Amino acid sequence: MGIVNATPDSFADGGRFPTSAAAVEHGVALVAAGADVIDVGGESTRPGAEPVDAATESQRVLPVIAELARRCPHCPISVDTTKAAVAGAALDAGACIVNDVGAGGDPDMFEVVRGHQAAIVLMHMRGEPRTMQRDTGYTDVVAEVHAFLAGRAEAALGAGIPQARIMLDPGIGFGKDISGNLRLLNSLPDLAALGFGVVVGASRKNFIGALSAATVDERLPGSLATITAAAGLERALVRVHDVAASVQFLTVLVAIRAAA
Ligand code: PMM
Repeated sequence: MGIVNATPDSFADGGRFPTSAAAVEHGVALVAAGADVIDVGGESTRPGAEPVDAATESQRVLPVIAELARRCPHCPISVDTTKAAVAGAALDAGACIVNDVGAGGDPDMFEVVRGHQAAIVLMHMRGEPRTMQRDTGYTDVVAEVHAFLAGRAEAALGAGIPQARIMLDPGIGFGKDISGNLRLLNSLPDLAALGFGVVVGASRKNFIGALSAATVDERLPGSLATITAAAGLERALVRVHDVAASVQFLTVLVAIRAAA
């Protein structure tokens, strides 16, 4: 899953694509580099980020999604949003997946997804981006995150979204400390055992910098290391900035494992 952030303030690539046209060109390049899904976001969720309203978010993502759907008709597009109104408009514009870091917290989200026969990514986050890194303590981070996600998946199923269209994401960096992030990456097979697809996004995140002293722009090697946690799972998506490098890394890793 290649990331297109149409935001001025995302931590890794905020402001890099200031116009819709630049964001579209980036998305097209990610598809050419081998992305299986393009994830378009219009609201930064980096720690400390301020929320934006639905109109601003829609203005940022809808033209990008519509043009990407036209230019790359065979590549599924996801919209990274917590708002049902933005999700609905994005699905109308050509997206088919809602990447919801709020895990269906908007009371209308599941109905919008069900009505469009779309898929949904349910991610775990503690609190909201503005405050989430203030409290990163858990008794058992893996048990708590997995129980939360199982509960949200049940709610999505109950709202009529089929199991095959539900994916779960432990939310690396969303209200977790370094140890929590590492434990959650190690436990991806247990998350997959719940019976849903798995999504994981660790690309360029702060814990990589904390472990290696690398700046955001220097975190590709650490980002590739995180991918090993998901490689080999049957229904898994890794959400990455560096698609070409990630595809090459995964191709070789899978070939090595297949030869064992
Ligand atoms: N991380 C970010 C944004 N959206 N969505 C999912 N499903 N999982 C993530 O880990 C995730 C996400 C924040 O990273 P960015 O600012 O680089 O987009």
